Amino acid sequence: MKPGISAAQFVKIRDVLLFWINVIDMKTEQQAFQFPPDFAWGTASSSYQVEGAIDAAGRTPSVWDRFCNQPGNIADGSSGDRACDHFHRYKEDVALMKETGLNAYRFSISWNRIFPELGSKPNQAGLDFYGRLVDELLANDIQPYATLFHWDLPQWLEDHIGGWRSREIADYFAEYASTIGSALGDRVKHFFTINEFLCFTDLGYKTGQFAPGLKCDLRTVNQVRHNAMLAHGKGVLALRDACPSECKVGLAENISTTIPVSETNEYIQAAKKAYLDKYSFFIRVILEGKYRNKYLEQPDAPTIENGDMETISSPLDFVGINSYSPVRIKAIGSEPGWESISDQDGKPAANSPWHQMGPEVIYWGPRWLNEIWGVKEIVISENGCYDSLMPNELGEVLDHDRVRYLQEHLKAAERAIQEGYPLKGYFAWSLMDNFEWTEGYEKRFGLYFVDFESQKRIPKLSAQFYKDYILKNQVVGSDNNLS
Ligand code: PNW
Repeated sequence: MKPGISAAQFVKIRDVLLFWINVIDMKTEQQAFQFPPDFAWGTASSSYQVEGAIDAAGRTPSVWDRFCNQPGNIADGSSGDRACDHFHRYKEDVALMKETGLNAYRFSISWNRIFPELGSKPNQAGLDFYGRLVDELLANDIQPYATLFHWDLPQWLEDHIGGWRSREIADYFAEYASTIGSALGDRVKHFFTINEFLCFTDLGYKTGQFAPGLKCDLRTVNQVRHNAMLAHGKGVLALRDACPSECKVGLAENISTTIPVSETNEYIQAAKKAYLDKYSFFIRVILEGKYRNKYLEQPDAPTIENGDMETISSPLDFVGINSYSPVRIKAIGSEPGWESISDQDGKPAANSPWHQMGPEVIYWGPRWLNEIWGVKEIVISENGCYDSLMPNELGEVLDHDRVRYLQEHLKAAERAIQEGYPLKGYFAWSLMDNFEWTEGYEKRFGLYFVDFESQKRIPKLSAQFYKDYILKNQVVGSDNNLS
């Protein structure tokens, strides 16, 4: 007998194959959520949470170094002393980003590496580190998105002027912003001034849960908030001035996004009103350039100087939303027309006490910003969930909860884009497990598992899925899309 197959057999096999390819295609089509070709696929991190190397290259402590060293502040008694040792391992970490297919990476710069002492000139060794990181990213076709302040205030600023309690902080911040703009603005095209106002203003100076751990009176807290927004505004202007070529300036704010429990017109209006009434303080003041009269009339109102509100509301190129828990809203017949529903009965993400699952935030967040204030460029600057999973006996970390989390949140992102809201990028928090502030190292947010002893990074299942989404520029609704 002759080897091979006859022409008729060939046609039959080909037709069967084509049939199945069509079936698979149709299925994929039904379930695929396509992203635009220029979509920024990234991960986010912050300096103190990943860098370690606290004494390297002239660095002095930030308020977080001091705070971690006070017993009882951090759940496992740890600190960012070593963290992911990213300062020394940044090349390896950029290689992981490349391997994952990222085209964007959000990181923050440690102010205390750049200005280690009162009255000091910018520390060249500190600037050089970020220069090397940026060059490494660009060499791998990954766009750097730099945050100037992600909570690690130089300790000397806290000691010398009272940190954010003093309005002088705004000028120090502007000087720092200008230094960074001149040093990196030729290569970094996206800057975030400040990350999450509430976490260093209220948590730092009101409840004392975060560094510097103070419990100030309300008048001081209001001043801290005002000074922080003023610093942001001055930072925007300083960056625009200093960047040698065009760069985009924005901020990253953890807005508590309200979502209607049900998408009836009545509930949607209620959710929008709730957002404006209660859940968008910092971003509203910054985008509108004014406080509400009620806020200003209180005895504890901050001192505002001429021109402050104009500076605070300096135009932005984009807004980043750090998006975690939803606030679910239902409409009610009486004032104020809305009520928030406790999410405790919902489905908590990874058993977190504060973070409930509500992927719709990724849709409603961009929609509110665009619909209310006409924001024209939005990125999800953070979104993610934690677990405490350790590698199994085969060395794998099978974080299927996070896979589902990513999938559902990205589907909501695609919905926002489909409906015309200007969502330009998504940054998963975080590339790798890192120092989770007061929670220490037990809460793991990474797509890569980090063994903090050996500093080995292991891709979790979610890293493979994220890579697959990025490769196809598409999120598939079913779980069987690992090719
Ligand atoms: C963000 N909360 O912080 C930060 O920007 C990151 O540095 C952090 O690691 C990440 O989210 C995960 O927590 C938040 O208690 C920390 O509501 C706490 C809260 C919200 C955001």
